[in-house]
Amino acid sequence: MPLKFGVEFVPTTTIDGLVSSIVQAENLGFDYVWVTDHYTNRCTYIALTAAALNTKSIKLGPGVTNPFHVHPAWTASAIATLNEVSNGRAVLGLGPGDRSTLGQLGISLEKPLTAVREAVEIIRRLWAGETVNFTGSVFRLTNARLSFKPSTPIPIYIGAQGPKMLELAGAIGDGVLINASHPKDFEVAVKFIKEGVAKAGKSMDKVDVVAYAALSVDESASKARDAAKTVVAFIVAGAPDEVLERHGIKKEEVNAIRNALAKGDIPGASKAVSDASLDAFSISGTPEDCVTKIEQLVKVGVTQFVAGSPLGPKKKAAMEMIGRKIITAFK
Ligand code: F42
Repeated sequence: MPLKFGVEFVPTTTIDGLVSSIVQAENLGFDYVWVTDHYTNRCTYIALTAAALNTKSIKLGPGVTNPFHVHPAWTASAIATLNEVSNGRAVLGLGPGDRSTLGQLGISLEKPLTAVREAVEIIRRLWAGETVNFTGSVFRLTNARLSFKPSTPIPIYIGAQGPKMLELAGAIGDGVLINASHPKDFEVAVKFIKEGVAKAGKSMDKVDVVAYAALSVDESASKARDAAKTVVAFIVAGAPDEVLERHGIKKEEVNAIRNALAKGDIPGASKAVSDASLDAFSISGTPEDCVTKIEQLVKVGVTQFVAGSPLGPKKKAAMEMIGRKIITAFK
């Protein structure tokens, strides 16, 4: 099975601009588009609907929504509607949610693992046409039912980084979206996914292992790597110690980046990013460099590669390069 390709879009531009990027992605041979979900940006579902109406073959879905700001029954209805509008192309990406943006709304991520597990069960039962009575630790539904049913099965992908969430994703997900770029991180993630798969009595070929990676591509390797520094600075600042140690990132660098970001000094934080951090937390370089690094991910079990921000110093040109020089290398 050839590697599948997806692209992540953050809806910070107008819906028109976003749709034209998604149409470009479809024309370039991407298989999936994942639209991120944070209340701060344009509404994911309006973006996805507009994209569905303007495309024919690309699969599309939120990457990822969460059960804390959107009730699972509402998500079930929204994604089933997207599936109808797109003639069976909807996919659902669901994760526990981003602690900082949810925190701004007074929502704390209580029992994130349980919330995701219960949400997936509720959504699948509603899609199956059941009248759902459910008493969980997070959700409670009484005689809940959709008035329509998806006409094709909709895969559920779980956004996961932590060991338990990865294991849960292996057990109950059709796929798992992992925010990482380096083979070492996928080796660790795949181990947990396999534990979940084994406990559920499934086989690994039933789970799409997705690298949701920070990609930056340009004909000039140095321009590509420079363009990745800001994204990498934020990743380093938020990375757990265990992950930083796994990649040998020095404490001084981490402190310099965190101090600069705390002062709002993004150029200062980017300047502090080392080559080691760029290699650990992004795939950045010429198209050929990127192909080599993506091949290493395939070797450790990745089955879909999602090109995530920043894509490159020039986004449109970077998309062309991914389509014509990277995707083609794997087909
Ligand atoms: N978040 C968003 O809000 N919007 C996005 O668009 C988005 C995109 C995205 C794409 C890919 C991806 O991998 C993640 C993405 N995220 C996005 C982030 C995502 O929502 C999560 O914040 C992120 O994946 C981190 O989740 P995590 O897998 O590390 O899970 C956290 C919550 C965690 O703590 N996990 C623990 C673990 O080991 O996996 C489990 C904790 C646990 O066991 N909790 C118990 C329970 O029941 O939930 C309760 C424990 C207790 O004592 O309370």
